[in-house]
Amino acid sequence: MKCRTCGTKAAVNMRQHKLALCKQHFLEWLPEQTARFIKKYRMFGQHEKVLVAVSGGKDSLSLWDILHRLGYQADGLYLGLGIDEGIGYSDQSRRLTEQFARQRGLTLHVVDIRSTYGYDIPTLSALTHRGHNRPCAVCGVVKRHEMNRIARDLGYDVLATGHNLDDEVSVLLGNTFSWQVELMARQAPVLPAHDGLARKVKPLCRFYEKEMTAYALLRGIEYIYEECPFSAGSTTIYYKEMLNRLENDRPGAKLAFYLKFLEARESGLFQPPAEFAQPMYNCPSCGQLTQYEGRCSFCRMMEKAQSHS
Ligand code: Q46
Ligand code: ZN
Ligand code: ZN
Repeated sequence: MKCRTCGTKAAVNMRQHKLALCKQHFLEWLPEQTARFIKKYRMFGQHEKVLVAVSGGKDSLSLWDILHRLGYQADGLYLGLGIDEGIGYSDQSRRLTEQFARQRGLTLHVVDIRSTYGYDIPTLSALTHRGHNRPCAVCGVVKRHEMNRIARDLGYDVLATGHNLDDEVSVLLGNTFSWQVELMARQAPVLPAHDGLARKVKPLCRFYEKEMTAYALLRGIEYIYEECPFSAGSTTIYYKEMLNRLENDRPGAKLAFYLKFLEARESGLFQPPAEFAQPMYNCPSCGQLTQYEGRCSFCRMMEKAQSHS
């Protein structure tokens, strides 16, 4: 297999795009495509301040690397979740993220949930979901709240996450199986800014997971290989495996599913009729937007944890 650009031996063969490239041309192609998607979906401009949510994994570190190479003003945000299970997941991921930022002279904000609020994710989960421990549900609420808070308090225009195509398609499949139309209406490469919430963007949403792995490895980015220990057995992983089998038989199937969804979404297929549009409220404790009148789920969860500890 030869590189389409220079004819030397290819390092990456992307059957889904009928495209093979050598190391050098692959490492140029991926940021060029990212820049194209940033413009196509109007994610952000050169003068906007971008906050990249970094976990120490290949996708978020690669995203930060790419934005830096493209000349964007991109700082990092690392949330210390206090997950000591497995190989000491949080400590390892923090160490690799800090090393990445230091080596490139990039600005990294670190928020440790345990020292900020008094509880790590496993403890919060045990205190608030006693009997049926659900760390991921708790973790999702905390991450969303903290990313919004830091972006707002530090004056960032945009919050960027490293979701890749495999992540997006597995969420989409889950939402489709249960016809979660409201969630489908909110699944997009860009969510506009809204009443104090920064714009949210996913610049890697059209790249396959294996393309991102190849990018991180070929760029020599040191990232955490292990998944969070709480992800084992999740439906997301199950859907990803199913989709990989489909992709294997029909290269390009994942991308086609996602792009056709975006087209359908653009045409208004998932917009709820105006009479069902939900009003939004501001949480009286933290000020963030919430679907319910009264305190947001984060503030309610913290109060519940305090009353049980
Ligand atoms: S970090 Fe948090 Fe994930 Fe770990 S506890 Fe679950 S949600 S699996 S992306
Ligand atoms: Zn080449
Ligand atoms: Zn709140």
